[in-house]
Amino acid sequence: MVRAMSAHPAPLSAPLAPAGGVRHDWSLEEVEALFAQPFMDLILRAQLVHRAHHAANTVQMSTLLSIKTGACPEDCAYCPQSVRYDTGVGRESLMELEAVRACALRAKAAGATRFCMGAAYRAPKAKDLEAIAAMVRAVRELGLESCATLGMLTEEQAQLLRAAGLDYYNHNLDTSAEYYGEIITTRSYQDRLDTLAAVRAAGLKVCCGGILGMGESARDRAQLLVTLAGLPEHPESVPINRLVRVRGTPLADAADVDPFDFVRTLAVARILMPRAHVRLSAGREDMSDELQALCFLAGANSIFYGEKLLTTGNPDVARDRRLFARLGLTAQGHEAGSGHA
Ligand code: SAM
Ligand code: DTB
Ligand code: SF4
Repeated sequence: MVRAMSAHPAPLSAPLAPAGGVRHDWSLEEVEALFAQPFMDLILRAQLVHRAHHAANTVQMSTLLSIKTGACPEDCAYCPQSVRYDTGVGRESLMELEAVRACALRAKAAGATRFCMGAAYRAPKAKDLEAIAAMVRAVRELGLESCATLGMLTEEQAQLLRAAGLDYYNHNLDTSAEYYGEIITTRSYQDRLDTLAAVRAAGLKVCCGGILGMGESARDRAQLLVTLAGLPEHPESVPINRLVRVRGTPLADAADVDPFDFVRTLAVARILMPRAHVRLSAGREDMSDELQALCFLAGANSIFYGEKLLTTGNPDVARDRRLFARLGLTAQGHEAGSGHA
């Protein structure tokens, strides 16, 4: 007989959720206990949850475009686009519709199924929103899913975007409520929650996640996931970013995130929000293929695809294609028989 090597009880016997359903009442203690499991147990459990709710080996691909870059009045300590930090990112005005359409067309041709437009705003102005609504319509005309991230929104603004055909709104909580004030002072956590509620009330799908590597504690990471999973509806997409350290920002010299802790966070996100697309987001450029494979094993099933995020780099298309081929992964929407090229 093989002797048990671990002092831990068999965690796989713990109930995942009532009748395989979705819970909104995870406690911090429960989530910290998930993080504390032996790595292999946690990853196995996350992969089992993943396979109960999603097609295996299939990854959703979103391409980002910064439609309005730089000079943002907010002070997010991680962000190269804040006007307060000298990062070398210039101030650009809102892109023209035809240029955005051309970028969306290229993203589609490369294999993306969602196009996400980001703007360095605290909140959009009415005239900008009209122009962005036209961009949303153009993206939808190409048969792509549309996503936007424009800062704070009122419900009326969210409705205007919904009417233009917007599918998703990205608005990250970034970290725990407790740590938030260390990272951003120009808005509150409650402002973020209010926008998320407005976006939901307008019938948009929600993309909401966070960033690891900003000096937060393990407890802050667990609390972020408790908050996300405690929302009245789970976000449909949960981007987990690893901080891209940008010279000139207050977090330029932040300590490395332990790669296993990063993978654990994806795994716990997968277990807590089983139906969500959990996105392995910023920070992939300097991750090895092996680390990315662990992220997918932990239940990540979405990436940002294309050589640029908003202002910083991302693996190029050729590298991602090689990675997918090596791992036997398929882009969502491009599975055999899906009708896509
Ligand atoms: N201004 C809008 C806002 O803050 O909601 C939308 C654009 S903002 C750049 C979108 C998200 O990008 C932020 O919430 C943050 O999570 C992420 N982000 C920004 N800079 C980052 C960095 N250096 N590393 C990782 N994620 C970053
Ligand atoms: C998200 O969670 N990450 C993306 C997207 N949503 C908007 C942005 C990452 C930005 C990384 C820094 C940059 O390229 O400027
Ligand atoms: Fe502005 Fe968004 Fe960057 Fe914060 S994260 S400085 S709100 S662009």
